[in-house]
Amino acid sequence: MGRLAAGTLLAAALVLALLFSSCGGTTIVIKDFQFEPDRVTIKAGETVTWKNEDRRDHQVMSGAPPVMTDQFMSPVLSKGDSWSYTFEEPGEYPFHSMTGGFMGIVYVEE
Ligand SMILES: [Cu+2]
Repeated sequence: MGRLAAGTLLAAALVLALLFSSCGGTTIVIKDFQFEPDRVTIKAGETVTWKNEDRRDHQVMSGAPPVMTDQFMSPVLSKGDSWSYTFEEPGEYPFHSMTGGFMGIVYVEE
């Protein structure tokens, strides 16, 4: 492969990487019994992904104690698992870990 072709491929790969990172949505990592970050702001129609990097299993559920809601509930997430939810309506959406008792909130703007 010539140097020019290699350079073109590299440029194409960089453009693709930028595209994917800008439309990849928001990720919240679960680690050490915390959500990181524990508050995020998105636009209506965007997706939040929770990724468990804790050694313990966790399950993400909408609402925050003492007010639970049944809007969403992830399956049990083991280490390395992730789960996504798309927020269609503007508002404030607290959530918590069923298994850890820690909380976070998603702010959804118009
Ligand atoms: Cu719960």
